[in-house]
This record gives sequence, C-alpha cells and structure tokens, in this order.
Amino acid sequence: MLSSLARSRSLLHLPKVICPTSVSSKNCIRCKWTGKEELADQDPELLELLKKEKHRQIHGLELIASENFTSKSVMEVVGSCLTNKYAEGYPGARYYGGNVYIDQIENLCQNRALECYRLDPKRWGVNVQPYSGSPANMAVYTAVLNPHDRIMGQDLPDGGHLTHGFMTDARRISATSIYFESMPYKINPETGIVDYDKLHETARLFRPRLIIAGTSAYSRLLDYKRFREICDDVNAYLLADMAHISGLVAADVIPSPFDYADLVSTTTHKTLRGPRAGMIFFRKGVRSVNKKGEETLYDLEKRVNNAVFPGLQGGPHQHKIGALAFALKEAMSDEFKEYQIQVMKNAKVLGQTLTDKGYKLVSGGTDNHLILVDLKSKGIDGARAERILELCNITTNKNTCPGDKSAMTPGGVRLGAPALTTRGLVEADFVKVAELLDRGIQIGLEAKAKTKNLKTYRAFLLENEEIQEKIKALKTEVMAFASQFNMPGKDL
Ligand code: DSN
Repeated sequence: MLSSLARSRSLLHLPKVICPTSVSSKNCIRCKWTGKEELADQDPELLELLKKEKHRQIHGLELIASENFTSKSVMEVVGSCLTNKYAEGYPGARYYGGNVYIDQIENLCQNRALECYRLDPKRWGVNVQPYSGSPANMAVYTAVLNPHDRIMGQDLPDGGHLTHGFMTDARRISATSIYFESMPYKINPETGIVDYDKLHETARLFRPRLIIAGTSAYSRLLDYKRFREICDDVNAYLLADMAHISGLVAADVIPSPFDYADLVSTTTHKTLRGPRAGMIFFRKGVRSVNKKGEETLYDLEKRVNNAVFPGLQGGPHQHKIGALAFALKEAMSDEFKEYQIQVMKNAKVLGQTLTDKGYKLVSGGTDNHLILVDLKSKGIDGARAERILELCNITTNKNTCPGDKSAMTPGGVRLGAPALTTRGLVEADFVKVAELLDRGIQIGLEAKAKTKNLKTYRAFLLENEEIQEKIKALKTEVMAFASQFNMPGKDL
C-alpha cells in the first residue's frame, strides 16, 4: 500500500524513496513512518490529558501571580523545528554545525532584549540562554562569586525567592545557600516594606559580595537607589532579579532596575508573557573611577557567558530563544504597555475589593501586579484556602506572610492579575473575581469548622454532600464566567 509520503512524492514528481527491504513494506521503517503522524493517533492518552489541561485553563480563573497566557505565536515557535537543534556555544562560535539561522535568531533575540529595556549595547549585554530563572541566578553567582562567598537576599517568608540563598534553622534548602554563605534581609512586619536600614546595618557586618534586589511575593516597588548605595558602601555587586516584574519594566510603567544594578536576571514567562525561559543582563564598560582618575572596567560579559555555557548548561533551548525573540517584539508594542497598565489597575481593584470585604493585605495594598492576602485574621490558612478555591476552579497559591513558619500551611495566598488581564478582564471583572473568591473562602471556613486538621478538611471537601453541592454551584458559576473571555492559542 502506498504511504501518504510516497503519494505526495509521486504527485510532486520527486524520485521515489526506494524501500530498503525486499521482505514486506510493513516491516520497513521508510514505508511505515511518514513524519506526518498525529498525536491523536499515536498517543490518545497524552492528548486527552492535554485537552483536559486546556479545558481547565479556559474554564478557570488563573490568579497565580507568576503565571500568564502566552500568545499563540510564542506557542507556535516553541513547538517549531527550532527544538531539534543543538547549538552549544554562542552566535558565531558554536560547537555544532548547521547553526546559520539559529545564530541569526539568537542575535535577533539579544538585540530585541536590549532594545526592549532601552539599553545601550555599549553599556549592557545580555545572555538569552538560561533555561529559566533559577538557572539564571545560579549562573550569575557562578560568574561573580567564589564558592562560599557571601550573598544577601530577601528572605523567602518575607517575599524573596528560594534562589536568593534560602535556608532554615534546620536545613540549607536552596543550593544557593549550600554553595554560598547567605544572610537574609527582612521586611518590617508592621509595614510589610523592606527594612532598608536593617539591611544596611547587616550588610556592614556581613560584608556580602553580592546583594540581590528581587522578590517573588512582594506587592511594593523596590528602592533600587537605596540598594545601590548599600552595595557601594560594602563594595558588593547589585543583582536585580526582576523575574516577576519584567513585563512592567519592559512597558516602562514602574521604575527600572537597570538604572542601578550591575546585573539583572529574569524569567520570561511571568508579566513578560513569553516562553518559559530566562535572561541575564550584565553591565559593560567602566565600573568605577578612583581618586587618581584610574578606571576599573566591568568584566561581566565573559564571566556570565562562561558561567551559563559551559559552566552550568549544555545546549541552549533554541525553540524558547526564538519564541522569546517574538515575545520581546510584542513587549515593545503599544498594546503591551496598555496591557501592563491594566494589570496594575486590576491588581489594585482586586486588593481593594478584598480589603472592603475584610481581608488583610500584607503592606496594605499593591504597586505592581500582585497582592499578598494574609488570611489569618479570617480564620483560615493558605493551604486550606488554596484547596477549596482549586475545587471551585479558582487557581491561587498558598504563600507565607510575615511571621509565618510553615511553607506547607502558611498564613496567606498570593494573587496576581497578569493571566486574567491577558484574557481581557478589566476592573469590573476583577470585582466579580474577588466576590467569587470570597465565596470560595466562606465554603472553606465552613469545612474548617467541621474538621480537625488539614487532612480531614481535604477529605471532607470531597466527601460531604452539602459542601459538595456548594462547591459544585460555585464552580459552575466560575466556569461560566471564565469561559466568556478569550484564551490565546485556544485553537492550537
Ligand atoms: N515559582 C516562581 C513564582 O511563583 O514566583 C518563582 O520562581
């Protein structure tokens, strides 16, 4: 039987591929495989799960602050032939042949990254190969630190990130606290704002070689100027990890860390709305001038590039670099700026509506894309809230609030506006989102009152008929509300 590849070859008058077996075409790899096989035929089990995940995304309210819905074009490039290519090395200096177009794509991505953040290529360079944010941070540390050098980052329970040196009394959790000596700085528990005076005082004692200005669950703007002054005082590098806010910075709707930092790391899939990847920006040119007028130059370009490859990574994920090139183009558009302005308006409305309903926000509000809701005064914790909301198709993540000890049952939930704003929700819709969320929490409180611990609470939510009815009713309403809005790449 003629395969479809053979049929198309004969139509195009191409020479026939000769079957190398004379036994039977059923056993011949050339006859059997056309390269056009569909996932639906080959792996219906996996396809079914993909469909379910897509259904979940379309019919739910996505409030995880670090998530977003990337564009159809980004998804097309991620699923393109670029995934097939090995390109260890950098444009023009690869360890593999066949990289003529890959080089052009990576150069395009680098150029757009600098343009997107309004950077002069004489003063800044960028590496677009980090697989994501955590590898990007590890690469920065590898570039500028020796093992056991000292770092200071915002403590995880205070809104920092694991890779900023997180450890507990019992254990060095992040590799960044195993290979480097880390000292956290904290937020003021009363105000919810970084305690810069204390950070300065500690930095003078600890003498870190690197200070990280970056957050994962912090709803206020960082004072990069103050960070710079502290770094200059103790002779430390300043790394700004702008992973959460990189879309807001690209759109120029909040102050830029590039004015003060030596290095800037980021993921590319949060507010920036690109593929899942990372970037590291590094300064070039003069670092300092001494009293005699002698200049010290930055040597970060070579250090960062060597740290990423061959230091920590192998072949770059060129499909993500291609997709990032497109996302950066999108990020320079007027629509993207409007989108980021809307993200911030929506986050404010979400925070205000919840505050009006008696919820407490850490720091009292937001200046960016997220809010951190401290649920303790409501009588529920983040783990219980996350679970009941998930059952109602509202996706959030439990999060520590100032003073919390446990990351498994922390006191709050973190909520962000980027994903739903991409779907076209505006302020009035976020009022509705807050109402739906509050109704979910009320069901959670009812279940909590009737159960002893988290385990029995979780079981109760699935087994108690009365609660099940309430969950079902809210979930149906959430699904109807959510599915009215657009979803990029819905038809893919
Ligand atoms: N996991 C990301 C976040 O949710 O903030 C950070 O890596």
